Amino acid sequence: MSTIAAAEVVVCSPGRNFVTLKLTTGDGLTGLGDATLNGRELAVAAYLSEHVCPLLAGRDPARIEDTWQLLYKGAYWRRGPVTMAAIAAVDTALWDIKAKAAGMPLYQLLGGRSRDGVLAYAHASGETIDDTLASVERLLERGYRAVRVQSGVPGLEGVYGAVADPRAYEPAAAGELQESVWSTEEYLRHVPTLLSAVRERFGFSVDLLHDVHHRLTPIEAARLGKSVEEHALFWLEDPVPAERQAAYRLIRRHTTTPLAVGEVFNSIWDCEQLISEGLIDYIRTAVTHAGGVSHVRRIFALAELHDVRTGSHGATDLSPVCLAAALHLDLAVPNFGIQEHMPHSEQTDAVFPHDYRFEDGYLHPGEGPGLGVELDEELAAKHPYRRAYLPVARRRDGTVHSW
Ligand code: KDG
Ligand code: MG
Repeated sequence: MSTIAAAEVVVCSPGRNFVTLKLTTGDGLTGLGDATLNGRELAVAAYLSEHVCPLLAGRDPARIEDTWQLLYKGAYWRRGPVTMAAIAAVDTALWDIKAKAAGMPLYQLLGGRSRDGVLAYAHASGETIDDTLASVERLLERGYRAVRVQSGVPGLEGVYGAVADPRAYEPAAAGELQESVWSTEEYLRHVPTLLSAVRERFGFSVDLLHDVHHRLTPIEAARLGKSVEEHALFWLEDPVPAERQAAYRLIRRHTTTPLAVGEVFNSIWDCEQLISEGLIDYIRTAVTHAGGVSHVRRIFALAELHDVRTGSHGATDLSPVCLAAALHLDLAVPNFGIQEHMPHSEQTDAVFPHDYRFEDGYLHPGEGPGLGVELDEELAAKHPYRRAYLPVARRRDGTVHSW
């Protein structure tokens, strides 16, 4: 294989912003990596084009591990979302190239398939409980066997993730920063009612998940976990701010509700304690935000030692390149749990034509060589970047509340 001849950063906004790295070898093989950091996209684009791309030309694309070590250890300034998203994009693009050179789908290079398909969960939501029930029903009709349920909280407007049409929901809005009002007490009163309504209507044959979006203190999270035990959640996600690893000891002491964490983690060091002490049940690190296929594979291997299963983040702010990479890992690792699936818009799918598909509750990465995703650069150029922000929540007295 010849050396890396070009490294280009493509920023586009087909309905939402994406940052994509494209590497091309001297003999014309291309590899893609996703470097999208929702709401902070251009910081990663600059890190890549100013600091990383100049190091790549002339390097051997086959040396994936050595390139990872060079960009991580060699930078001196380690970890952090910007650095790790940039490293992730290079790493993912190199795996794409290696698998294309081998003429195999990436999962074959990761050890081959450990299962027939990748169990996926989708998002049900609504402004009211009834709307959410209707949303669950639509997803079950489309074949999903696992559903994340969120709904508006009476008295609170604009609760994050609780939208009338989950298919049109994007976790960042273009333009000005949006703010909404938050009340932990009202939320804690509401969630058991929501879950009880879902179980009453659909029974226990559907796997149910719920995302707290990092909004609680440890004791509040313990209380919530305990109060929903009878509803047998598949998981309760991100109950407290992500930097609080030791807080999970307290939550664990009080509840047997399974816990999932990790979508904002950037490295194995962010979850080492959570995993090795058995404080969580699912690790949700994403290929894009936790250093690429190489590093996420390492995190998943550590998790396997401690009976922690995988549940990769798959919101729409992770591009189809990231979702494809996650699916190859999902198919291969022994400790796969579930994959989040928030389908991209038609506009996004047109810019990133891909092989993966959803069928009967399961995702499949496809059998083409590499990741199985391409980038239509001409179409991408028609969708220029638009500044966007994730919303902010304030308590009733105006204090900024945690994500
Ligand atoms: O960029 C932030 C979103 O990806 C995130 O808020 C979505 O929590 C999320 C999820 O579980 O998909
Ligand atoms: Mg989440």
